[in-house]
This record gives sequence, C-alpha cells and structure tokens, in this order.
Amino acid sequence: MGKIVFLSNRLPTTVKRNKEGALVYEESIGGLSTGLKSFHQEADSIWIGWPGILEEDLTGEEKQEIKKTLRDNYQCIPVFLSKREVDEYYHGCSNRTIWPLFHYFTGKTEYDPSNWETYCEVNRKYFKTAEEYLDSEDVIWVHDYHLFLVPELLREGYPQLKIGFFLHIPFPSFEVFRLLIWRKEILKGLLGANLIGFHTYDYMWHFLTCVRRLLGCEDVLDKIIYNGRYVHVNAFPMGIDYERFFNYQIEPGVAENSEFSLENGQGMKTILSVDRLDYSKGIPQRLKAFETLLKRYPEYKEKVTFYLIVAPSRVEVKAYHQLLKEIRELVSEINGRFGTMDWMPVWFFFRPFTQEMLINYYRQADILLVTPLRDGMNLVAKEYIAARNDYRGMVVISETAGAANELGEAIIVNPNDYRHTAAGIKAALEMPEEEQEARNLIIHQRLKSYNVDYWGEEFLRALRWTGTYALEAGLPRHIKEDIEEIQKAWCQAKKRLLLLDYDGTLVDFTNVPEEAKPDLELRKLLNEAAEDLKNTVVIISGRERHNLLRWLGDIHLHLVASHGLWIRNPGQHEEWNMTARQEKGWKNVVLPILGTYTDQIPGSFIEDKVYSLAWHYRQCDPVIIEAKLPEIRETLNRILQSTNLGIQEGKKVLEVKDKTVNKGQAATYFLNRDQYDFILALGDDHTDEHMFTMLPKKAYTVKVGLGKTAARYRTDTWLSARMILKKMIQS
Ligand code: ADQ
Repeated sequence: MGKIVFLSNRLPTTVKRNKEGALVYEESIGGLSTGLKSFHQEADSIWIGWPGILEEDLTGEEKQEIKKTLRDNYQCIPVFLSKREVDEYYHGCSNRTIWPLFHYFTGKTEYDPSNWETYCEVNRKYFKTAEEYLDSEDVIWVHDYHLFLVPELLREGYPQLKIGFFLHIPFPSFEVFRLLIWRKEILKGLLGANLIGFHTYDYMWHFLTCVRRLLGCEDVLDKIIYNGRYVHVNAFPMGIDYERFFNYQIEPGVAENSEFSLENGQGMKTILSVDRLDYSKGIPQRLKAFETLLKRYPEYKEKVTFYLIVAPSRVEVKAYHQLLKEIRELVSEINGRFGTMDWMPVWFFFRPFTQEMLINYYRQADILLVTPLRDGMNLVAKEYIAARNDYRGMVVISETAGAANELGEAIIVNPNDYRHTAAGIKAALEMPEEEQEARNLIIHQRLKSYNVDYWGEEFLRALRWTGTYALEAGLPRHIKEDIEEIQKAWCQAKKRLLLLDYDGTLVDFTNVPEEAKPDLELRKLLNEAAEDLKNTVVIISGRERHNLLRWLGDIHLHLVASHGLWIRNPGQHEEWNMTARQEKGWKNVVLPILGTYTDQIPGSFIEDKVYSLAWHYRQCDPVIIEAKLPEIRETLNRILQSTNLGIQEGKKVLEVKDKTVNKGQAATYFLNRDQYDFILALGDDHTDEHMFTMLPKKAYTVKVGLGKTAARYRTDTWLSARMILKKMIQS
C-alpha cells in the first residue's frame, strides 16, 4: 500500500518571520488543519500546501531550508506562492468568488476573469508539485474549494490513481451555483476524482443536481457516470479528536490565572462564541440576538456576560474590514447601552487563542453560542461539547450549520430570527443540569464514535474501494486487461470482421447531430483498417444514409445506415440495399405527437428520417426530461401497440422505427457472407446490444462506457475505443 498524499491550500504548519527576522514554524488555525492534523501525524503521509509566507520574502537558500525543515520535521511539502498568486488565486478567486457564493452570499460574489486564470495556474502548480512526490500506489486526498481543478489534472496525467476530494464548505443549490461563470470547469475539475465527499447529504444532492443539469451526466444512487468511469459521492460528516478535547489537562498556570477565567458563578452566567472573522459566521446577527435577549428578558441584565472570541482571518479582503468595524460598533453599542460600573455585557477578543486556551474557556462557559448564517460543518460546537467532560453546558446552534444535523439534542435556532435565538439562549440558560447532562451524554457518545479518525478512515476506505466497484457491479472485464491476447489473435487471423458503431463510439456526441463529422485522425484510422485486405470493416449506425455517405463514402467501408435498414458495400457509391420493406404513413400520426412534446420542452427537436422519427433531448433540462419521459414513452407505446413499430432508446434520443430492423440483423447479414476467424464489435448504447447478442461467443464485443451490457469487454470512452483500433492495426 502506498502513502497518503494530502493536498490543501495551506499546510498545517505556517512559516513566519519573528521580530528578529528568523523563520519560525507555527501551527495553522482553521477547521481543516485542526481536523486532519492528528490523522496526518499518525499515517504514512505527506501534506502538500502553501506554508503561508510569500515567495518574494524568501531567498533561494531560505526556500531550501523551509523545504527541508518542513519535510524532515512536519512531513510537509511547500508550494511557494508569489504575492500576485496569493492576491488573485487565494484572496481573489477563492475568497471573493467561490467562498461567498458557496455560502449563499451572492451579493458579495465577484467575478474577475483574471483571478480565475490565476486560480487555474495555481491549481496546476499544486498538481506539478504533487507530481514530484507521487508513486503509483499512493492515495491522493485533495481538500477544499481552493483546489477544485486538481483532481482533473491528476486524472489526465495518471488515469489509474486513486483520487479523493473533500469539500469543507457547503455545496450550494443549483440556482445559486449556476450563477458562477466557471461552473462547468469546476464540476469537470472535481469529476476527475474517484470519490467526492461532503459534510452532509444536502450538499451532496445539490452537487448531483448541478452535475445532472449542467453537464447532463447520469447518476445512479451514489455514483455519477463520467467519461466512462464511476465517480462516487457520499456524505462524511467530519468529526473531531474527541479524546484530546475530553482528556485535555490544562496547565495549572492557565487554569488558575484569573485573567483566563470567565466571570461566572455567583449568579453570573457566561455565553461564549469562537469563530474566525467571517461574514458567514453571523457575528453581527449574534450580537443583535444577544441584545434582543437583554431587551426582552431584562432580568438577565448583570446576570449574563457574552465572551466573543474572533480570530483574525483573511484580513486582506475588504469585506472583512467592514465586518470587523460593524462588530466593534455593535459591541460598543451594547456595552454603552446596557453596561454598568460592575458589568460589561460583551467582552470582545480579536486575536487567535491556542487550543489550550480555547479548551480552558470551553470548560467554563455555560453556553456556547454558534450561529453561522452558513457553515459547512462547524467544529467549534463539537469541540465545546467534547471538552465539557462534566457533561454540563449547552450549545445553541443555527440550523444553517452542517453540524446542526448531528447535534439534534442541542438548541437549534434560525440565526436571522433574533427573538428565536434570544429565546433559545434563555432556554439554555434555564435548562436544569440533569437535562443538560442527559442531552450532552447522547452527543458525547456520537462524537466519540464518529471522531476525526473515523471520518478520515471511512473516507479513505471508501476511496480505496472505488476501484473494485466495477467488478462487483457485474460489469465486464476492462479490455486493457486482455489487450495483448487480442492483438495476438488479430495477428494470427486470416479474415477479420470489424463492426463499428459511429456516434459515441468513434466520435464524441455533439449538441447538433450534423456536427459529429469524422476528423482527420479517424478517417486515417478507418482508411488503414479498410486497406488491409484481411479486413471487412463495417460502420453500423443509426444515422441516415446521406450522413454516412457524405462523411465516409470515399473510404473502402461497408456502411449500414438507419440501424440496419440500409446496407452499402464498398465502391457501390450510392447503391444502397434495403433489408426490409418499409412504410411511412405512420409518420403522419406520430409526428404531431412528438411535435407537441417538442413545443413543450425547450431544447428538444425532431430528426425526420426517411423511415423513422428520432426525438433528441440532449440539450434539454434533465429535470424536465426526467419528469416527462415516462409520459412520452407511454403515449407512444399506446399508439404503436399492435403495429410493427417500436421505440428504440439511444443516448439522449428516442426513435420510433420498425422494431424488426436492428443492428443484430445487420450483423447477421455479414456473418452469413463469409467465415471470419476474428470478430471485433464496438458500440456504446442500447442499439448496439442487438449486435453484441447476435455475434458468436468468441467475438470480441466491447461496450464503450459503463452500464449493463451483453458485451464481453468494456472500455472507457470513444477515445479509448479509437485506441483499441489503433493498437490492432499497428500489431
Ligand atoms: P472554519 O471556517 O475554519 O472551517 P470551524 O469548523 O469552526 O470553521 O473550525 C474552526 C477551527 O479553528 C476549530 O478547530 C477551532 O478550534 C479553531 N478556531 C476557530 N476560531 C478560533 C479562534 N478564535 N482562535 C483559535 N482557534 C480558532 C472550515 C469550514 C467549516 C468546517 C471546517 C472543517 O468553514 O464549516 O467545519 O472547515 O471541515
């Protein structure tokens, strides 16, 4: 088993310069590094990320020194970033575009194309750094919204690698996500992973909806089918290092120092909140809720003190300056209005505290008030409960924090509803100790079982398992496993039959069918295959005759059009043989029905073929299609019953045609013409299944993409299907 490679924007260790100018190494703060740190220290792993110091501020020698110290002492690999990169990729695109949008602050979201370009550039830089340290057995775990494009870059370079991605912030609903200019790039970037994890199922459903509606990919339960691979998605609610918080021994110097004591006891209750400075954390709203408490329940004046601990963060972003100003104003307003000589209602601390100090405060506070407007998870709430090894205290948390899903026994409030929040605080303040204990005990059990190790191990276990899924799902063998044997059979063969579907097999799908014409590479490939006298090469397609003739008529190929209705031998130019007599009269009945649906569903269109009607819905909203398709099928089936017509379903198209005509019959026609000692058939959709089932068992039948099939083998995409042909020809 290889090592684990963590990739995240920041390293868990920050490099700074002290007053004397020497380089110092400190622990980074923030949910991600706090959560993963213990996991990283124990596992055979390396962590790749930015050490937090600008590249311009370092000499070449210092960079080497940092590299060595981080590697030797912290299992870390630095990615050095310049001031421009930090400004545009981190403060710009990550924190002024993605962060606000993903937390539903659409009004704060900036769209700057040059920041996006730098974001792409820096993602490539992380990928390049990772490349230097990768072994084929390694498992890569990419973290968070700064590195959305890394999974795709890794996948392109290393198709076999196990790549996981975890998103620490919410994934917004489709209506919000679609506002982003680079929404498709982000989805495609993520889909390079084998496994994508979210804190909650809600975020996962949002992601699946976005993938379906923006990329048109199908999903089955917890898997997306993308580029011939399964991409797994799941919810992995992040836990904390429970035992550490529960058992933490606070140094006597800290515990006994009155400066570090909250002013509780003697009739005074204390409320604590701990956050990074961020508008998503709802700090002004929280202060207003506290003010509402004092207004609505004046009996709490001089009886409750609010300790507001805020860690500076992203101070370079303007929105954060305004926020800090707003918080300061609100704090002084409340203190000015309600304070007395003996009592200051709000104590505001704007600096980071060590974990020990936080635990010290957690253990003293009667209530933890965490009311983010949006939060991926919120670890502070979990830390507070775990640190309370006396099982006392109460959490008041907003429903918009991911953690609220797991803290059902806490008091859950709407952060925008100050009265509701104030009533929640009051209920917590007045809750009898036995009830606090009973509620907290349940949460303790949960936090103990679902701790950060469990979270990390579950994610990695799921990630390692992803590759074996294909076999367990009953899919056929991947052709790459037997390719050499097949090449050998090709070389020994005297007469070969190649049956090749066109769309989705030799070329990619396009929005307009007319645009899927063969490129030079494909024409060359088919030419080479057809020139070999041992080969009978058949393009077997649902396309109309004129398309095939115009695009491929000059190559020495057998052409089968309209799913087997027409066959043309090489050199016969426009002489097509019809394999079954056909009627057209029925089109007068079916065309108006399809016309009605085409009018109702934007993006759909009818392809009026000579003896069939194809209804295409590739460009339609998948949600509308999902709702409408059963009705369309039923309407058509009712009309078509007791005729020889049927619906043939392809990829994002359904076609009404003579059901007795199919690719299986066309394949039989060729089988009957000669004795072949090598048969290769490639196809990607339902229509090709007729062909696969009619061919002898020894034929090499290959399904392009995933899904149920009668084929012996599978391959990933039309690109890999072309590769197979190339390999055969070159053998
Ligand atoms: P954050 O937004 O950083 O994390 P949070 O989950 O609360 O939010 O984690 C904060 C961590 O930093 C905690 O471990 C806490 O102890 C520490 N911390 C917070 N304020 C501090 C302060 N004033 N001084 C010192 N330490 C402080 C992001 C997402 C969250 C998600 C985490 C983990 O925004 O929603 O829960 O990642 O996935």
